[in-house]
Amino acid sequence: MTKDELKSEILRHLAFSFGKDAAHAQTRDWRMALSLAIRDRVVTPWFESTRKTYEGRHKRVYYLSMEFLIGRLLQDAIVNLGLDDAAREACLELGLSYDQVLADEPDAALGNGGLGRLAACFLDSLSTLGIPAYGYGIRYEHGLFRQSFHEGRQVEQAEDWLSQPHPWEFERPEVCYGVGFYGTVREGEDGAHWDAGDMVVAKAYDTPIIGWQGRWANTLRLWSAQSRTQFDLARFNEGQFAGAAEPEALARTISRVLYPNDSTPQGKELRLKQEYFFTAASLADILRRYHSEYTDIRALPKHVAIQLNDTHPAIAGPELVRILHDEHWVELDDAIEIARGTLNYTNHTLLPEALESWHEGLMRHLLPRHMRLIEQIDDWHARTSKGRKMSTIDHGQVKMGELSFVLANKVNGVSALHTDLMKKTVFSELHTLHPDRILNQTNGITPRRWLRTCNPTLSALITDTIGSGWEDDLDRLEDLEAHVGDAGFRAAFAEAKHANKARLANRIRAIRGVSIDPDAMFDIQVKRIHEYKRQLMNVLEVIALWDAIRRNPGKDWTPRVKIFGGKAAPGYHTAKEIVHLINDVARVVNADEDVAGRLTVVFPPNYNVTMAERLVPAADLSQQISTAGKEASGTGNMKFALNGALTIGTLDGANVEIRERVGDDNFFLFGMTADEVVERRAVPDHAAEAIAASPELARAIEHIERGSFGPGEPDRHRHLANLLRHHDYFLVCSDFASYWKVSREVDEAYRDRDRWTRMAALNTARSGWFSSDRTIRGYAEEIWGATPAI
Ligand code: OAK
Repeated sequence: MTKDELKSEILRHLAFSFGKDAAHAQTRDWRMALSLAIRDRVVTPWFESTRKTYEGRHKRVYYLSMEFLIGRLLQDAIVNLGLDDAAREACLELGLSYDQVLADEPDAALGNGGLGRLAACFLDSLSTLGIPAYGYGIRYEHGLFRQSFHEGRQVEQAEDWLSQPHPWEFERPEVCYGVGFYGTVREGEDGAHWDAGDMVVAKAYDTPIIGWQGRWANTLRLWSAQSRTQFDLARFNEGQFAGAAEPEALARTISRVLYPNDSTPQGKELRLKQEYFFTAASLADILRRYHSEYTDIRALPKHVAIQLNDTHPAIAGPELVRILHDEHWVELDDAIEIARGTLNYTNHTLLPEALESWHEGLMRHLLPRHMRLIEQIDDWHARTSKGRKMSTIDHGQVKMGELSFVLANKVNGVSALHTDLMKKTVFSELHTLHPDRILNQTNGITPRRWLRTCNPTLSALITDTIGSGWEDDLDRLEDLEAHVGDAGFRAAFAEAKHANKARLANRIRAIRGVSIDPDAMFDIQVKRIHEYKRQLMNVLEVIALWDAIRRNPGKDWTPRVKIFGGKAAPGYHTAKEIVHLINDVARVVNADEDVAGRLTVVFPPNYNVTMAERLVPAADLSQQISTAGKEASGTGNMKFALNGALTIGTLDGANVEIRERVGDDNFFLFGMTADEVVERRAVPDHAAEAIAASPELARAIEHIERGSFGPGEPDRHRHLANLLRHHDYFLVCSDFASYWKVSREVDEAYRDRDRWTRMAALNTARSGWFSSDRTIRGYAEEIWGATPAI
């Protein structure tokens, strides 16, 4: 498509799809018109992919996930179709700022963090590789809340991306399924019958997901909840105006809002309803498609692979057994085996408080038939695997991890360390019973969004240096290594980074009113706020550094800009206190003339995918400092390394594999190992001992206690200080001295700018393995038995 063709398509849509004249069109209208012009180009490959899948009778992959953290879609589609130059020029000729048009799109924030963003990267790779696949999830009316700060405290506002038309989805009113809840089960001669007490309708909305160079497109199908009875006219006529709309409103509640908890389930009935709602609708849809192609239901595992993204869709196991046994008359044991042959489960966290379990009573009330089947599945497992009974039902709780494991063909972890810990801890008993079931698939990120699109400057240098084609063959970045010795290449690499930093500095000045120097080290920690991720340790370093600079103002300090970003779950009190502390510290540090130009702290609110796309290319230093054993993988760590940031990190999650690949010399390692963490926790007074041994840490905590960051309110942050001294479960104090020391080595290393650039370029050259294309190939070969259709 040429620029002129695109231009006339934009004008055509402006007039005929939106009824706007170019003379009166606003940015929103132009963005909508451009989106439809681009979307038109997606539809043909999308249809073609569907046709090829049916014709080739390819095995289909279904990815069930409560979350898809997609972000914006327009630029992604443009880049994948190779239309970036045409789109930019077309906009220019229409008198528009291309960047402004792109910036008008709201983020589709249908996820909390890592798990949801991984699902979005996987969709991109599935399409790029041409694997016939569907993503299934919920079309939340309100995605993850918007974060702002009021006097340094986090304030949440409802997100409402659907308050404007969403040009990327196709509503499918004809694709809808009834989903039942509550009711009773009758056990008769002819089997069990579940008479649901309530029923809602799941309606499909499809978004095409176009792969690299438009070779293939899959579908993301999201379900919206509707009432079976639209509106009760009789009640309305009786004068009950609100009551008449009640059934509709109640049903819609199910897809109203994304639960904002990152890895801490709340155990609320509505959440279980959401889980069953989207899982049941997806399975009904999967089986409808299956029956249109095949007759023998027993061959399901041969033609279908279903991946459960953590335990949120774990009810898929009992639901599939229910359909096979109650509706297709398959013997129970066979039904269980068929379900197990079809389903696979990915675990994304070992944090005990994050493992989902449901009160047996609630499960029985909401899903009586499923609860009965869970008991039978438990019996079956005990019978067939020498397993103890009650592995899935424990003290009146249904444990969803165990249930998912028992009903899975394969169970995987998301980094080598995490998979190893899965075998040794949470699933040790089940692993002994089924030693071939657990395997590892280290996470990855899509290089289309996380290098090519977000970092055009570096991408151009890469293409100039090693030629094109690395976007879907990221191992080719290895070819850069031969150029790292070339001073000209290094200068160009450093220049690309500097340009990205300057762009970010301009933006931060415009939005936050804070000036930052692009020559300073940009040190970034962006992720959900959680105690185990240890933003608190990072801000302690800020305090200690501020204190050290004030004590020795004459020293030639390496200038640093500390950038934080991330949301705290609204009910997570300590995380919110950490947010407050960072903002208070930022205010004090940034106002201090003595440290000006050496240390600046920035915490832009509302970190999301779009903000990540701006921060990642501009980072010098990536903070990956979780307590070892706690971060299942991390994926931000990969984005930063790929874009030429050096990591300061612990031996946790995928950091271990990043360090192995980029080399020990190009990674700043500190802290205890996962084994040492367990030992250290057993030491009485470990925090007190660590504080006594580190004057920097002691002074930093004293500053908090003295109220240095709570003007007029000295106790404002005392709770955090108490946590550190007396309940330091995540071992911030015990790792601090090592962190501080290595961070000073980072300062030193940054002073030799050419050496730094060498290390940064090696990070890029050696990060190709972290492409999600590699991850998806692993799933396809080792879990799904699926092959590309192109
Ligand atoms: C969210 C809710 C429940 C359980 C896990 C999560 C989650 O987001 N886990 C994260 O998954 C990412 C993708 O695998 C990992 O990179 C993160 O380490 C992990 O915390």
